[in-house]
Amino acid sequence: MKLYFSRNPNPRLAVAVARYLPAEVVFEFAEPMAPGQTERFRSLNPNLLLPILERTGRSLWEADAIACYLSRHTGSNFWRTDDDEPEMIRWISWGKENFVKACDMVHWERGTKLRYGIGPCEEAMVEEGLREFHRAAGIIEAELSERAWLVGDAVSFADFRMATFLPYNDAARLPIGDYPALKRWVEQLEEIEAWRDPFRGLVAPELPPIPG
Ligand SMILES: N[C@@H](CCC(=O)N[C@@H](CS)C(=O)NCC(=O)O)C(=O)O
Repeated sequence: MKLYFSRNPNPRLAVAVARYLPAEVVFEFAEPMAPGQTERFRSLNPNLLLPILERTGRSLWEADAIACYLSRHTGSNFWRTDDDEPEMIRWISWGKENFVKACDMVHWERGTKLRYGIGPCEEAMVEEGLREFHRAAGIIEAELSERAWLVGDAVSFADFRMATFLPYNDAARLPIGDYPALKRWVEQLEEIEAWRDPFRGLVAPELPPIPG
């Protein structure tokens, strides 16, 4: 199995899952949108996005689907398959529409757009993202004040997914410190080597720096 990745947030999430489990995959840096690459990658993922998991004759895209597949493949409960599964899916689903989306909005403006020269940071979008961040962070803060992890008493894919953009907070500057339980949870995640340093030993260019 081959996992195509880049150092951006969703591929990072998939690499972290693969290494955490651990799953036996070959990691390959890819640039599906680069000139000369699109033909090859369109058949693997018509969105031309990463991550992509290539298996014999099949390809799977979307980080959540890849995490589900790899977790099943390794017989892990990281993607919960017991009575906690609905709760885990609740956090994945809510997160993508709320907390993760808010982090993404701010990171897009302050990070990705500037890194790739897509356009200037739009302050109105940052403000909106930060408003959503505070609303969603309040909900997570209440949950994490009661327990160590989002689901049960052990880390699950819900934690990794919820935190997708937080390793990029040098660029996004989200006020995580305003939320003590959230901050503690981020620190717990950082104790997991596969999360803290998923690209260790992999050949992949660094992300372009943010100018200024
Ligand atoms: N919903 C998709 C989003 C995938 C996505 O947006 N990938 C971005 C990175 S976060 C991408 O491929 N960007 C081009 C690149 O990294 O080369 C998922 O969860 O996998």
